[in-house]
Amino acid sequence: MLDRRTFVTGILSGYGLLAAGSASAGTLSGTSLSPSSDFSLTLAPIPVNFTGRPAFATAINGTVPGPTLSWQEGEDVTLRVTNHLIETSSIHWHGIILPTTMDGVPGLSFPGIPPGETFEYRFTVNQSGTYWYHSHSGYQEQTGLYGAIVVNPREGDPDGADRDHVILLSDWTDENPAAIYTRLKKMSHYYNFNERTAPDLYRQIRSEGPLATWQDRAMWNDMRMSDSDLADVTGYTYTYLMNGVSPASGWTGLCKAGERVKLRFINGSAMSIFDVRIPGLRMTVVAADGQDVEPVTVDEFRIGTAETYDVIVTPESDSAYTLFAQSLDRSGFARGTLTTSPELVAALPAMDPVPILGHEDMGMAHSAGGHAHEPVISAQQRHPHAHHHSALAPAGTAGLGSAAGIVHAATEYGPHVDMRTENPVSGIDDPGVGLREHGQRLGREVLRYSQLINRHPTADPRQPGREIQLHLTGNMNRYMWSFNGVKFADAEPLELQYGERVRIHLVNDTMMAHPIHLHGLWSELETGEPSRIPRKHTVLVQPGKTVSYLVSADALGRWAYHCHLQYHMLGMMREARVS
Ligand SMILES: [Cu+2]
Repeated sequence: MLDRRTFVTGILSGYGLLAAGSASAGTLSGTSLSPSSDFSLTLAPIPVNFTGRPAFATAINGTVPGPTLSWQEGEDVTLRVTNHLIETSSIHWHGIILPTTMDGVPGLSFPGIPPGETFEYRFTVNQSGTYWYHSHSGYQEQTGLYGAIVVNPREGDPDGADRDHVILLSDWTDENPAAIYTRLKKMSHYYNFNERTAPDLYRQIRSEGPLATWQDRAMWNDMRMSDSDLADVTGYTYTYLMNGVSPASGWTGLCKAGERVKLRFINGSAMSIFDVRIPGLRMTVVAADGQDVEPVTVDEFRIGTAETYDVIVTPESDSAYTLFAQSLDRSGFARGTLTTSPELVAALPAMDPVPILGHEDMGMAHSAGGHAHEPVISAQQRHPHAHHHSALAPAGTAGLGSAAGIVHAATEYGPHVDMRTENPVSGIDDPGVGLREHGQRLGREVLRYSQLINRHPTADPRQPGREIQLHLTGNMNRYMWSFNGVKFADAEPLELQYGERVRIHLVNDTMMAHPIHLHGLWSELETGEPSRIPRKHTVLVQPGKTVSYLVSADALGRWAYHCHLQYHMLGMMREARVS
């Protein structure tokens, strides 16, 4: 059970919550509830100090993050969640396939857990791997209600790891999340200090010439957008945490030279996308979103909010390595140390330059690979009474991705949508803005979605019966987010027929990356290998790009389907209803 000393440390400082003495050989890092099938989780406020200033967090069993839950594949688990907060709460088991009434989404699965009450979750765990859990109420995830889940496979670790560490990334702010949201509504650039400066302008004129520079700047000004709109909420307010430890102190995990160490990276942040690397160690990715993939060795990967990646590293000699997770907009980083001895220190790398969004990130690529699309026709022109969710005949073989043309729904036209992609290409083979040059320039191989191949055969080999094209839309300046221009409050549910196989084709009509999470059903990402389609629960859709996945609607009920960025999900959300 919970270590009393860790509990007290957490209350006093918030620093070193998980660092204290918990990284012993062969165990999971962090505060961990021992393998069991019966858990009691208490949600309550605690005083913390992540930044040098005292603040209050919402904690699970007295810690931020909450304890790592260790489950066994095939067992029935019971989780009694008691709410000692002053508002309704909930816990969602992210990526776990379970009955809809156990999914923990207030308004869809259940009414939520009122203050002072206990809700008992009970379900069978039919999968293994790395997952996480978090509140699905208000801004409670931002204030600390999240933790890791590790489900041990029935047949033992398939990757032959000698040691195992959870690496849970998150973003902490001393500000009230409701105040952050209000600021974003008033001024969407409030937290963005990456706007380009006069010296940048001269540099651009020198390299591209005055005319090209003027045209480029005019384009951005016309759109009232910025080419540095990489993150809404940044290191200006955020302190990025690794296992609940700020960069100032840094989390430490132990290993021995020659060991195969499994690092279970979880992006449990509210609003942050991280680029992760470990200078001096190559990482072999063995699982994505808890699901085994064919091992692929890289130097760096981008992890969207709510995604998880398991990697294997093998430190060859007695040494210390920095686990470095810089935020996409380079406004800060989370860091930790993997070391053979607590006395060794590892150098801290510099952050990479701030990425600059270009035409490609606006869906204006000329021929950057991917699928050839038909010219864009608005749904207004094509079907004057187009439904919100245009259902089309499937185009393209299962596993290879959608080949359908881009159709902007009639509902996408209006002041609530400030951009529509003209010629978006598939983002499946693109490492993403800021990472594209790393291979050539820095010799760092960066993970691409196209490298994710399921280690097991595609469970449902059917072709999709139909295809749903869903556009990620918004108006950055007004800070309004939606699917197909329709926000959640005004939207009809996305109707899926029980048992059907359907393709969802996401088109990102914004300048930001959105991590899209479908509850209850796998998102089978079409990465190019029909017989081995990888399963994900959260798919990062890059700016101005498309991505498609297959869904077998094999679980009845009402499921949440939304962008996992905390301040986007109010608008960019649908109920997916399987009936
Ligand atoms: Cu979003």
